[in-house]
Amino acid sequence: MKKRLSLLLAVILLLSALSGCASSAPASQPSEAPSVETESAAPAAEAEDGSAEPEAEEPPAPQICDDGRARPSSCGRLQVVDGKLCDESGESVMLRGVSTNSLITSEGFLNDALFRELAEDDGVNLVRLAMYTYGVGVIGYSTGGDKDRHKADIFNGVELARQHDMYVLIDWHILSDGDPNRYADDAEAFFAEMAERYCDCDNVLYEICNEPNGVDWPTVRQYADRIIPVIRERDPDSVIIVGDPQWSSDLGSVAADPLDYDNILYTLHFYAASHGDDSRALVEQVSAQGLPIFVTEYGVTAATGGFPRDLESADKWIELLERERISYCMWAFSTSPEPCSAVRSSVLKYSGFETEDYTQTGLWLLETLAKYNTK
Ligand code: IDC
Repeated sequence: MKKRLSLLLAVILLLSALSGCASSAPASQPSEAPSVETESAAPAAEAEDGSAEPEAEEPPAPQICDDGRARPSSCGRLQVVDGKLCDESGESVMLRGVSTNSLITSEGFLNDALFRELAEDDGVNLVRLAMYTYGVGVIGYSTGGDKDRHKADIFNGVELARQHDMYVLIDWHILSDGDPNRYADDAEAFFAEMAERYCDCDNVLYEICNEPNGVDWPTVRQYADRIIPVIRERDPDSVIIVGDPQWSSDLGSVAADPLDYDNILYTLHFYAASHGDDSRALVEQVSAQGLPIFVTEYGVTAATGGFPRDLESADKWIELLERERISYCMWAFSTSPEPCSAVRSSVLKYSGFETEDYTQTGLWLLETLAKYNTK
């Protein structure tokens, strides 16, 4: 009975915490079966991968009470305190997440059953919605794509994350477009709309430019100085994550000339087989200087998303991020036929994944989450 009462209380608390959120998109879309893709070089190796059972290890005792379990219902609106991501009361939190691949080609993954599994079974507390700005046809928001459809996907993803008590990252995924200023008019209108819609939602974080490249920090800064005020005017206490030059690896330039706003973190992206000791040393150095860092995307593969995987380097990275209390999000929870994907390309469903459905990347992800999370 006591148990039931506390459950009821928890539900009431959850509902009241969430009631301020903007009502969002209609219920999740029915999952369509993905088209059967031609298998890349990956699948042959994947066939062996799938037979490996993930190790059933006991998770280690948490060092901090909310380790891995930072949820909007208990941690509320996040903030940056002394260079670290913290909960509403100023305690350090860790977000351990997964990113979609291109959101518009990943719509099948925006479903209730998957978000429940990620949150409840896998211990994921952050989902990143990678909305491509650049791409052919419908894929690129700013290159002739269907803007309403892109936004509907964001609304759907945010609502599913809210329902399953996870934080969510709205990612303005620039890549081949290099300079974030290129589509800054679109970005301004987009983030104004998002911030207006989600100003009362504790679970929403904004990532304003995935990976600037071919430009220097002053150029990215100019963009950030344009977009951040647009968000803050509507959603004053929001957490905003800013990308940096060289595909979000140039934290040195940022540390020398950081932005002048509160609640900002800077993006670091790494791919374990391409970025090793030197990159880790840079993170340690700028983190010691107090620079707030968020790994909104990392892969266990090479930076191409392809082979090789380097799980040893990936483990070293995660140990470092855990030690420095830097949140991280993996690329990608996807069936796209490439080694960076967590799910095999031959899998024709969007939820209910079994051990054999995961690639070696996916199995490593589950093991890593289990190792650092407490249920
Ligand atoms: C790759 C994807 C692939 C996608 C392509 C877009 O894995 O499916 O079609 O890019 O051109 C990044 C980017 C991310 C990349 C990823 C792997 O943020 O979009 O995705 N990567 O190459 N930065 C470093 C690596």
